[in-house]
Amino acid sequence: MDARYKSREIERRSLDVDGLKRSFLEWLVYSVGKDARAATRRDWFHTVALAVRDRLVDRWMDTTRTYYQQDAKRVYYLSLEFLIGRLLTNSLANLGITDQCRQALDRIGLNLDDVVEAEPDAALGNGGLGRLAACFLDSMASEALPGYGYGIRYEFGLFEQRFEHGWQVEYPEQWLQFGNPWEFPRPEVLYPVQFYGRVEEFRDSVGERAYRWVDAERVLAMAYDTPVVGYGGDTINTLRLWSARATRDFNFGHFNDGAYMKAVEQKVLTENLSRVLYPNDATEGGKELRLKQEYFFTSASLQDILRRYLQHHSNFDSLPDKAAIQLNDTHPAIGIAELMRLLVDQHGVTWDKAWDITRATFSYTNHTLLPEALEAWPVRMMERVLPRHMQIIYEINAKFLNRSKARAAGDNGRLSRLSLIDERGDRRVRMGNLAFLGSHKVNGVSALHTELMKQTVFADFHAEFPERINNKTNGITPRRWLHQANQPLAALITSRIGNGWIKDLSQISALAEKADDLVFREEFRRAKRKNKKRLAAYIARQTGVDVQVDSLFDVQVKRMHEYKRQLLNILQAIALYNEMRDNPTVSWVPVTKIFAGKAAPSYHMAKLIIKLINDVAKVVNHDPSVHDNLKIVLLPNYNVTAAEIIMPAADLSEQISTAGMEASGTGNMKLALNGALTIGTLDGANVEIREHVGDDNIFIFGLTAEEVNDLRASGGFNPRDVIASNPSLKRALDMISTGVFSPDDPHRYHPILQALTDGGDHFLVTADFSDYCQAQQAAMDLYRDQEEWTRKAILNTANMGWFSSDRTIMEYATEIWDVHPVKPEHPAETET
Ligand code: CRA
Repeated sequence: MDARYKSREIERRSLDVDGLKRSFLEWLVYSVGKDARAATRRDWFHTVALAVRDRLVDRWMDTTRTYYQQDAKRVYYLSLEFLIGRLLTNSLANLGITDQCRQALDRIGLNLDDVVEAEPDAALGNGGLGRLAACFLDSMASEALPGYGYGIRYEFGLFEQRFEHGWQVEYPEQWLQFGNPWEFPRPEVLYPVQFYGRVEEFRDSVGERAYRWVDAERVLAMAYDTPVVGYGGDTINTLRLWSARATRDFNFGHFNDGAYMKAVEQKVLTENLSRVLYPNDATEGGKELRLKQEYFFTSASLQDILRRYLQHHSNFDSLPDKAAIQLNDTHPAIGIAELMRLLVDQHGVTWDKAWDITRATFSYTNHTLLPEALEAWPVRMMERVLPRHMQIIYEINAKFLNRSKARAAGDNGRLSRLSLIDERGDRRVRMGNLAFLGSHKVNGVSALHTELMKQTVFADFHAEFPERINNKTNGITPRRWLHQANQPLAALITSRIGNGWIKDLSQISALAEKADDLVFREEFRRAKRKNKKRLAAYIARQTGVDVQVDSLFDVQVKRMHEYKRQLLNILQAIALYNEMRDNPTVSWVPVTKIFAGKAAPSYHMAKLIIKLINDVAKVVNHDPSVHDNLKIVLLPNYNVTAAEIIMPAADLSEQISTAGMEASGTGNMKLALNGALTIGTLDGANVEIREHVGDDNIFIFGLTAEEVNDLRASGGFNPRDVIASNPSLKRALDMISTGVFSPDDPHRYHPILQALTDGGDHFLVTADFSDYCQAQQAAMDLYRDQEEWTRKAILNTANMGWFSSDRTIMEYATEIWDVHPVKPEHPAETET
């Protein structure tokens, strides 16, 4: 072998400073094609990412080979969203080479923190559901579980949010514009996916009735693989994302007719399939392109899963022993009909056997009870787009309803509620019912949410299949959300209890005894202050507002949604503003209210709330009479990268949804782990956070889910009475309605005021207002006592170990998937 080539081979694996430095210089020239003098920050990012990627590849292949050789049972996580964020810091930290990389760059005269900033934020998701999928990938790899992620390689991620005159404006998020160094295109991994056409009946070789899907349009799904590095770098799993490609034969037909431009146009249209992520969080648009996206990635993934299975097996009997497929919400639920189609139509498996295999293979996670988010596709659309699947769904339904008839005797509504088809109005396929029926396990994402699932959306199914629903409370990865994002605190923790917590977050409970240690408290505060300074600088850069580092950082970061009640928060801010103006001699606890979050582009009310926050901020921030004791900022373009700066810097975590409406929340966990105290309702995982951190270390207020339910059901709730009896609420609303915050357009907020009054205040903002203000007051009072506040903050961090996504993922692995850790064999490293 050419000596130079050989030395490069070794270099590619070297993890020391010299080896890294040499590879950086080599990569910059030979792969990025730049001279060091001309290289931009982005060039260096690509250089470093490619060099780091080199260090993953051997272990990645070892991992895949080990799974293959052992014919290990794999879990496939099917998700329309993966909110990954940046990968460089994550890869370095999980490989354990952050310091070496920093030094190697130093020697070239570069700063790692600057290089990191050139990486775009991969925003292939909307919010909690997509970020959960990304945390799960990290946990599967860190727990050595043979886990694959499957999704769509959107060309445009979640839109970029800017504010223009205080209004949200959306811009395309072109994260792939300069190339993506982490992905490996696999042009040879290509599967056909069909749409439209019709179903033909025929007799098979033994004279049985059979069906084939003909005259369909064909799209190809091409794979792009991204390595997923587990902590320690031992296991490196795969995230496989599909991109739409037009078929070649399809185009050539048109070429022969001479219709060249038409052919190219068709190609572009076909490839639009994977162009853009739908920007709705927990709502469903009912658009045909969305249905096609769902089927596109699900079908390609299933074909890939079956191909892998067939490398070791000649029939499908043991598919459930070798593959567990998790449906992340109903977005991939069409997979149930698709696996039936593949087994029955393409592989000649009998219906009953195929159904047993399907149900034993799939499991489904429900992420919301909001009726507007429960997918229900019009039967007419399904018949047109996926005619064979519609038939299969009818067949599944007929067999199921037939079986249930006996049990449903005497209850007419019951069968129609169990049906996969909603017969009211235009007929629709209920994807939740299909997912439930086609899965052996169905889970909710917090204890409360799972109970409510049993009582509401799936009450009839729960009665029919009492063993099927189970709870898997969400979690977050401590690697990204503490070890990487909060280096000051991570270093402090490690200095006291060692670094075992990074891999096993339950060890963090050892900090609890340090809560009474004055020196530790002081250091804990110092770490928080450092993070607050960083956030203050970020706020100044992004919004031009100067905030006091020692003020109480009160943080609400999440999608803009009425049920999340950013409105409640801003109303309390107005009330506080009034109090401060009324009592200028009181020594107020300075407060900085920090908001961030995107609204779905078509969600007018949420966008109006954004405008309101910006309008209120403008008035408050410029009013000298509050002496800088209150600042309000709404940070633009909230994403994973922004969250990594915000979470470590928060003092107070706002988790104030109307009880019963937030399935779990995961931002609540990130904030508490980073030492913020929660102010929240008994909703979603807040309930379990309270159990873990203790009632004394959290501010709980407001109606419970049961009380919300009763109040709404009674029909007796009158927000006008509540407003009339609460002067500070009334005053805040009057200010909004008289244009104090919108002198240019005094009626701007009429829709909000309308919703809170004549609209009946569905989200019970007025009902919880007074209790919320009291909880806020308690938080401010406590903040005066920095020692006591810090003690509680430490106890929050110490008691959040259970909320690691490692815990969650191991529960899925043992209780749903029956998948076990597999240690990769690394022959290249044991040879020498
Ligand atoms: N919007 C829930 O609303 C939950 C996440 C992840 C959500 C959150 O409370 O933490 O899922 N639901 O489980 C959802 O997307 C389709 O439903 C969310 O992110």
